[in-house]
Amino acid sequence: MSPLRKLVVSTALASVLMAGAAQAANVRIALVVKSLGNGFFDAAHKGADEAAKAIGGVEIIYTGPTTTTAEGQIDVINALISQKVDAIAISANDKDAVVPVLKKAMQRGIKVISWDSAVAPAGRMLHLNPSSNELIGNMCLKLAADALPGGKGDAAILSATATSTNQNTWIAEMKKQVSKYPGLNIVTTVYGDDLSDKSYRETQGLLQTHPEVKVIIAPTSVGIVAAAQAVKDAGKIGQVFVTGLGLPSEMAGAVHSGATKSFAIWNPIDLGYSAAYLADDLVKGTKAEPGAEMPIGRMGKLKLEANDEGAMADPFVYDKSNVDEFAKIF
Ligand code: RAM
Repeated sequence: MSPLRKLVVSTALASVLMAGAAQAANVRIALVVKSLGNGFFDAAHKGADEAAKAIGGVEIIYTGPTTTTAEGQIDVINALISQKVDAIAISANDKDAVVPVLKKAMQRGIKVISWDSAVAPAGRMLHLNPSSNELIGNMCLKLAADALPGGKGDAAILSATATSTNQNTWIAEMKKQVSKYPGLNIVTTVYGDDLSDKSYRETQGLLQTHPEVKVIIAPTSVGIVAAAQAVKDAGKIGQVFVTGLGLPSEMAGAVHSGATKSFAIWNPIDLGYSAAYLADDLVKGTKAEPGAEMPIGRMGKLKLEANDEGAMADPFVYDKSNVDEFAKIF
């Protein structure tokens, strides 16, 4: 064989071997979401895949039920236990209902974390909050007050499911802090279950039964889009405002129509990235305990507080001035 040909062959062989090594994932992390088809979780999936690539030898199994139920998640988790995944990182539809099956997973050596929407401490090793709950609650109130002339008016909350840990925590924070906004009055809470059509119908119902409501706070990326659409379709732009938590890519239309003046969210890509990193930390032997500083790659470190919970960055506000720019990212 000529020296040149020999070089070509051995280079080809080396690249085959390298590709094989890159593909052979020895850590499998399941990212279990509240439901499939939600843009927020799709963005988190992107981040988790990015983390897997950065760490190397990690595969992300992106999964979840088709609707936002605990039963659906329990089925998914049982299947993951049979597949013997190394870790489960879940955003829970119900903090308690998934505990027994997650305990079973942990007994079999699977590392379990929750992120976004928490599992009760007995069913997971750590929980990753996107931001401080207190801050998110206050942010929603501030955005609602900012939307109202003089900061005065009645507000209604359009939530996800009635058992969602994250939304319930943020709603409790809103109720706790609403006295800081004397013009704001929360009159009712309805649930759209993170389904577009149900959220739309619930908003229509709200507009009819509570004509005094001037601002709808939807702390869910699915609900906020549906609520803005319902307000627009009812011809109520300028009379009723919609705010809360949403994705710039899904909310740009609502901002331009005037149904929404501003809304907030943290970076869902970074959240999914960090969740995958934390799950891998546990697989590699880092111990989750209060005070621990868990490495999360390009995001730095996550400090665990009481109950093995940690929080990431502050939410960011979007309006006419920046929504189109961020719509390209998530
Ligand atoms: C929905 C989900 C998710 C929440 C976001 C803001 O996508 O309910 O859990 O964090 O909204």
